[in-house]
Amino acid sequence: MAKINKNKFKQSFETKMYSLYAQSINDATDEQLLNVLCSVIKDIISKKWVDNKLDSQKEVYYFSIEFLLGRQLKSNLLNLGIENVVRESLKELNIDLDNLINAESDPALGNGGLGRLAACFLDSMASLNISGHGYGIRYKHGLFEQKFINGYQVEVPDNWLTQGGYVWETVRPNKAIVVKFEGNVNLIDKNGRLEVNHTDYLPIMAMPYDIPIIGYGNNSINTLRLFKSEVLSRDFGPLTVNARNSYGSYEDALKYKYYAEEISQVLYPNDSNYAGRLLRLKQEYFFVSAGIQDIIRKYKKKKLDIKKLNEKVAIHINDTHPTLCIPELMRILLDEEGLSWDEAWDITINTISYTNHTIMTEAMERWPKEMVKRLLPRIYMIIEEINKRYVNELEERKYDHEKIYRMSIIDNNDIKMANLSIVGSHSVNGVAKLHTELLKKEVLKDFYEHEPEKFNNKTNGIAHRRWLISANSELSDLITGLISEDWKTDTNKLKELEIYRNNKDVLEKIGEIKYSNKERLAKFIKEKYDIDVNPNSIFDVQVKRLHAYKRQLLNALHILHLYHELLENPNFDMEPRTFIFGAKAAPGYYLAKCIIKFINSLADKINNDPRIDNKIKVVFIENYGVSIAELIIPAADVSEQISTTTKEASGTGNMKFMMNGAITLATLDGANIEIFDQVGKDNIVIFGLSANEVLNYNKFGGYSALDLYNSNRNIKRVVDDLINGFIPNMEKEGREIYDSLITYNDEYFVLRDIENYIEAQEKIDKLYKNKDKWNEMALINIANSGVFSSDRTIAEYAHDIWFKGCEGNE
Ligand code: 8GP
Repeated sequence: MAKINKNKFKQSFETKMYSLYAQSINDATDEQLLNVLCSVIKDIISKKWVDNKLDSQKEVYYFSIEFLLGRQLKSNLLNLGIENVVRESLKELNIDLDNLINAESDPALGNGGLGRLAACFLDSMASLNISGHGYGIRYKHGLFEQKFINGYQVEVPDNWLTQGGYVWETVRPNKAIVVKFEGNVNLIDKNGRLEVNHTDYLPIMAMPYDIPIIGYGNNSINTLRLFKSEVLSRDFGPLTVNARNSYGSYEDALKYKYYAEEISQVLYPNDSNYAGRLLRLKQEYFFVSAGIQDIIRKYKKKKLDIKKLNEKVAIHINDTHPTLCIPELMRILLDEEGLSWDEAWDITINTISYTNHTIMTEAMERWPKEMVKRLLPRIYMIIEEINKRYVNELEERKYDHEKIYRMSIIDNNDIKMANLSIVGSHSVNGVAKLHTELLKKEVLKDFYEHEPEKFNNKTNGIAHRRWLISANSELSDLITGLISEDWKTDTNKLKELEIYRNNKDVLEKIGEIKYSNKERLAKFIKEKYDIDVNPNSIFDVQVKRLHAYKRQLLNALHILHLYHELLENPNFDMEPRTFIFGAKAAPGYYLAKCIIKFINSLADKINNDPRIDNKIKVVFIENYGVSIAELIIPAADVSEQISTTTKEASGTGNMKFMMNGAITLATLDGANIEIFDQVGKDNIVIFGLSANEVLNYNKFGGYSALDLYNSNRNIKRVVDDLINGFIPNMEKEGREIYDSLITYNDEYFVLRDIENYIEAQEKIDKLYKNKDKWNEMALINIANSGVFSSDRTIAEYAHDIWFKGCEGNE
């Protein structure tokens, strides 16, 4: 823990205000105060940050094209253990810490689950004393800001770099790296040794911006290094000899500048689907090459033997976006370090490990051969060679042609990035038990049969410090009061809460905390949208990216069903409900955008219909992201995790809700299964098709949405409403959704699961009527959520993958 006292802190604060802004505290804006505060904190940690070079230990490098960090101030104060001193000192200076916490921009450098997971992992690596660092891209514009105009999603560019910079970053021009694109590659035979001559390439500078990642209560500080792309300055040195940046004309110079800066301009707004755009490929190679060069440079500075790289370095690739780590490391080992192919390959495989995050084929990256060849000529050659050797190996095993074609890295047109990742790494993991099983038995079956020892599961986790201690401090304090502080560093201890399951006082307290979190959210909703929601109603929440497989549509159709029930029978017995949505759709994903419009139109109709006496309210909160999640999740009673079984690799929102005492309403998909295993059938509500049923439908057919529609009154009623004008202002969108269900036979089995879902919702309604029972369920959920801390996940990665075979890691 950092040691500071109030007087010293106040003094540093004032001095910093003068040195940064040459003005007094009284005249400063919140933004300036925030800058000063962050700068003082950076001073406090800076010595540790520099000192934190653990030579003796293996270093882990986590490559991810997304890091969805969320605001850092509060979590840094928490991890440093100085929130109270800082709060009190600022108070004495007439400054409210919470204002500054809320003034920080929220770096949205990720789309959803995959990016947020990477951020949780950084937090856990630092907190577990693992020297583990992130490599990524410093996008100028993160994920777009979402606005609703007439119920439609409108995307506005995200400007998180207000004032041109980010309070926590430190730019390091002396560590800049050159990444080479395009050009010609010649292999020259020099006395039997091949020399690689890469000429006419475009050199792009990768400028490192470092963000400190502070461990919880342990003085350990790691680094997230994000690269910004820039033109190469003319004085960069000898690397420019063969480069094509001796820009002749002014026009050429501008083109080069555009080319360079475009690379880190904007985050691709796609979640769980793949769009093979050249710029994205540039982004991938850009941060991968910069990161790998950086690692090798640091390693060599320590004068260590390059042939022992894998003993000191572990490189983890978060999905296939950083897969070019494999040929890039090969390139350096072969071309720059002069190792033989076999030596280089051995080191590469033993250094790199890979996580897969999806089973959906549309999300699997494939890059056109020609594109890769032109953009990255040397990398292409290396991938070709890897493929050639791999195919030889498969042929020796006498596999049939089809199988070899499926497993090959390069097919007639494309490079298959998942295949390259598996072949070039020593470990392949899925992110929840079911997901890993599906990879082994279905999607990556050939590879699993070929090399079963590579495959393992690492069920996802979440940073409990952010999602419970910080986001729900009242609940966190209650827990600490009941079972002592130890759970904060060992979440398994949360189990001890179970002894309170029949303690009326404790259960009531849990209910009160939930209520006050709901009031806080209700206030936000009133201020922002002028909608009155009742904190005594059930807060039923679905927040996540908008995707057909996540089935926000199922949720909405159920709301429509309830609405009809109420209209038909005003005395229909139900607990009042507030349905809360938060979701961004990829800008090019038309059906997803139609679903947003549908939900907004439905909300409009229901919220303004006096006939139903406020029994239902529907609120779609704009611009869902980390900060707003921190407000919503602690206020949820019901956690909607209703994806089509088999489609959600894991989910991590489900874990955040559980840890905050919400009851999960779920299909047996992804990590929902493991939540079920933890809490038992009485503390979760499950519905819907099983994994096998979905797989069978997919393989053998036999599902007809039209038959269901024709034979079931409830289904017909809500589906017809999509196109009969019952909900105004959504004619086109309603038709699109209708077609997806009826004309295209409901790919995600919404109609197949709806009756079952309605029953499950009725069960929720009944359970909520008994408050003691409900609070007991909440307690059981909290008590059993410890296993979903990302500390557990990271400990498993460290033990089974990164430090496997290392001394002291038995
Ligand atoms: C997500 C999975 O959909 C989700 O189930 C899982 O919990 C999460 O990864 C973390 O493992 N996948 C993605 O976010 C994803 O594939 N994003 C790609 C577009 C980057």
